[in-house]
Amino acid sequence: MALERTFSIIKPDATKRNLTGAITAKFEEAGLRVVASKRIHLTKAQAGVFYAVHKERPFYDELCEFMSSEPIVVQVLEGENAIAKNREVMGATNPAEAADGTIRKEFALSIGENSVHGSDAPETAKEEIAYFFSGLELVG
Ligand code: DAT
Ligand code: MG
Repeated sequence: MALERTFSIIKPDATKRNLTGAITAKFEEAGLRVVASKRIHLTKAQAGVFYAVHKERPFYDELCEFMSSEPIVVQVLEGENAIAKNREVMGATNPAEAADGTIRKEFALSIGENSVHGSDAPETAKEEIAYFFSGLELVG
């Protein structure tokens, strides 16, 4: 299979606890290469656009509040089967259900403050990368 790219966020609960390096190490250990990375602080409106797919869900406001509460680190990860591999390394959305050794099992605080985001499909990966990065910032 050809190299694939996926979009990742190290969320506010993790940047606040200085876990950027530990989480990035998990990606690299899994064979994913960081081809773009930057630390940013979203406005609530920007977080709302990013998570628009969830706007009818009861947790949407809380989610946007949380995602704009502290800086985040946005990254593009590249590797064989990168989308699925990243989801595997992340673990289940709810840390109580996440497998041993996954990022969410080790670091997440709750289902809401769950340390990482990862794209769920090729189309969303493409859209999410384009929301945060220009082509010139992707260095494979
Ligand atoms: P994932 O981040 O695993 O792709 P998702 O796309 O279903 O999960 O939800 C996006 C984020 O919304 C998730 O990482 C945390 C938050 N969230 C999801 N379900 C929630 C719930 N039941 N209560 C609070 N926050 C929730
Ligand atoms: Mg999702």
